[in-house]
Amino acid sequence: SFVGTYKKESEKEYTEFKGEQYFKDDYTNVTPTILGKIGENLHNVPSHPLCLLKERIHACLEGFTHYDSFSPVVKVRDNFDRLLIEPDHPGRSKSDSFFFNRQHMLRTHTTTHELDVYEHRNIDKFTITADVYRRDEIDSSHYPVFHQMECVHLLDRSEIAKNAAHATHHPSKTPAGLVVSDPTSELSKLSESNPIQSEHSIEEVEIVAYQLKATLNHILYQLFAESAGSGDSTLEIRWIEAFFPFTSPSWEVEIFYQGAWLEVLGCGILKQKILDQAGRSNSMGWACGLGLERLAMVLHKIPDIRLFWSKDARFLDQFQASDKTLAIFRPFSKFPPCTRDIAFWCSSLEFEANDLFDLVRDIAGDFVESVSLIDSFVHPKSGRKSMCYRIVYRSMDRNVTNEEINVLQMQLREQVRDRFQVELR
Ligand code: FA5
Ligand code: MG
Repeated sequence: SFVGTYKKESEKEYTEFKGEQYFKDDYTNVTPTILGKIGENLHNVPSHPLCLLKERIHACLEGFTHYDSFSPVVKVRDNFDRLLIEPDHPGRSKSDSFFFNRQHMLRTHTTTHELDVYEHRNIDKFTITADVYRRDEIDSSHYPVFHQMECVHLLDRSEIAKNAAHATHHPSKTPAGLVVSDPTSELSKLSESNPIQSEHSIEEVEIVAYQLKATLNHILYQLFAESAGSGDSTLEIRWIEAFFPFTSPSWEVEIFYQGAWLEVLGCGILKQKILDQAGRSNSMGWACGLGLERLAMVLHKIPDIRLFWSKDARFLDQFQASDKTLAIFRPFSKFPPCTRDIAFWCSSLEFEANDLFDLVRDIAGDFVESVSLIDSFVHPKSGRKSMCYRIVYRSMDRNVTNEEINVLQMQLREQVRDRFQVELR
């Protein structure tokens, strides 16, 4: 069904990536749109806002080694199992992640590659920047490919214990011109819901967690001080408890932006079991995963996540490596949207919204701005479910005509009917 991207060899279909063949099975769900994004590596394109952000964060981190070229195709085992992600975790399902087959997938987070570094390189402080892939909804802050930066700092356990008694807690310095409001300025209490690991002492955790918070606050303060330029600026951030299978305790950092709290990173104290299994039992450490698009959108006031994929000079030329302060995005156009609804009856309960979202992306590419369920009900007699989705089409760089959208919508209707076995209304 993936016309053009799959080849047949003695009745077995496979797809090829970097000279490797991945044979199709019942898990295969990578789409042509997604295959087309692999290799763009926006985080390595000079003067691209994601690349500039990567470099700005690197500049805040002393003594770290930076990796940004790991292959996006990883073993399912490395993305999930070896990070202690439970067998029933939703991310493992076909509806949430992109699989080549049951063994190989597109990474869903940069945490996967911590294992590569632990095992193959004798490095204690490093970052990993990469494109990551998730099946998700369609709107201005969600795109099936986005970028993360992992930061990891391992400490020698004997050193931590030795220094515990003399640990001095200097709060991270707030740069001039930046007013920081942090309603949770103490790390959330180490509570039952966010426990330390049995392998660790409370003193060790306090020291490592303190370093974690100091480092991440330092990065955020530096970035937002730059965005403030010379004027006064405020940064409202908060640290909240979180849960990840590979860290404990764990936290997330949120920034108050456009009237709501926006999550920009997840972090925590690495599970000792993972370090032990990777041959690093003498170390203890912290890790975080930063969402680069989210941070770049806040810093540059970029309103739509699709813009990062734009080839339009009116977007790209706004960002230069030589910029002294962070550029504030100047909208070059807002073209009118074109809205179409699609409604259908489905008799099976197997319809997955993410399948529809991927299909819309395949047909309409970046013309699709959002897809939302506007109505659904169950017919009292037949028991069939009716659903109506609203699709907003809009180009970031030109006017779209009703005629061309009609063509796309017609293709969408036909394929929805044929693939999902639904009855169009
Ligand atoms: C993770 O991916 C963890 N691997 C992070 C981590 C690393 C925790 C190391 C502990 C130790 P999460 O799914 O929350 O966590 O994603 C991390 C960040 O990526 C989010 O805070 C957010 O900023 C960004 N992000 C997540 N989903 C999306 C999305 N669909 N679009 C844009 N950014 C996203
Ligand atoms: Mg999260």
